[in-house]
Amino acid sequence: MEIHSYDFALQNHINMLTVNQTFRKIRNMEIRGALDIAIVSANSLLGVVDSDARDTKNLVAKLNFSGKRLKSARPTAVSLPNAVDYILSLANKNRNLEINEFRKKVSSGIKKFIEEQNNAIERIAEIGSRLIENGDIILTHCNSDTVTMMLKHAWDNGKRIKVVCTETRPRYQGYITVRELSKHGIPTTLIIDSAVHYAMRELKVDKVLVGADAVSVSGDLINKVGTSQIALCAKELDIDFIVATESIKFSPRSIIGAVIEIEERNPREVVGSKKFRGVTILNPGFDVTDARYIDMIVTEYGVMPPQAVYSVLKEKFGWELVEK
Ligand code: RUB
Repeated sequence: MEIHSYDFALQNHINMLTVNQTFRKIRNMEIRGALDIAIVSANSLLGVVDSDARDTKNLVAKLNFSGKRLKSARPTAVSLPNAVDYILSLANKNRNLEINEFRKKVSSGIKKFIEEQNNAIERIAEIGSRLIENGDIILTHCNSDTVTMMLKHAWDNGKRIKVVCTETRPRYQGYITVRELSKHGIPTTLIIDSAVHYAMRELKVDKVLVGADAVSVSGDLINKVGTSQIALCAKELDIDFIVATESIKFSPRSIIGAVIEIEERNPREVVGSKKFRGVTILNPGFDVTDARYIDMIVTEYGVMPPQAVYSVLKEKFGWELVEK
């Protein structure tokens, strides 16, 4: 069965946005989701590689400046700094090349990186869909391209699944998920976030499947706020909790003790223009799900337990730890 190409989701965005346009679109969440922001950022750096510059040194400086700006667009999804740092390490490694040679080398490195990410999500869809059984009722949270692609792939392979989606307050990314899945023909139920425990029991959910913004060396998951409560409910009801993530979301810097920042978002997302005198409004964008609540992580390398994250990090991100 042919897997739907991931590219379609990005085509509108990817056609040569400048670094500043990319920065703004990520900031205002017109482009969102951990994988998309990494790919679109990498693509905008292609434009920098092709821009006017006095010499290679000047171009490397421009890339470093642009990379820093892109990384500051949103703080939590580790795929963003990982993508940018990979490209900057490639640029720094080739800084002694003559400018046209440099452009050729770095452009092809960036294109290869983007292609690898496209392949990774397709591979995860293929591997992960084998974990899904005919008749499964699957609960998901927020909107993850990796998760929706896996669900659609399972459906296309004849698995008659049903999906339960949370609204995902306050930004309602769950609406994107239900629209996309039901358009694909998958029976989909929308619930309010606080109905998760009830729905798991009443609808007899078989599996929880979520994406990732970051995964730390200890196998802890950072994903849309609310994920950790869902994991607790799944544990209590003995339901498998599965994470679908490209390895680009693993945090190399967590090996050296760096803590992943949880984005604190505007209180207006919660209360609009209503005023609550003397009340503090807390609006974290993400939360941390302890590794002990995670049954499986599906990556492009295969299905692994959270304890295996360390080995993948050591293998994959040697450059990152050397560079910094
Ligand atoms: C999105 C979110 C998604 C992950 C994975 O949060 O938490 O679950 O980013 O998505 P936001 P993907 O809407 O705040 O960006 O699998 O598409 O990378």
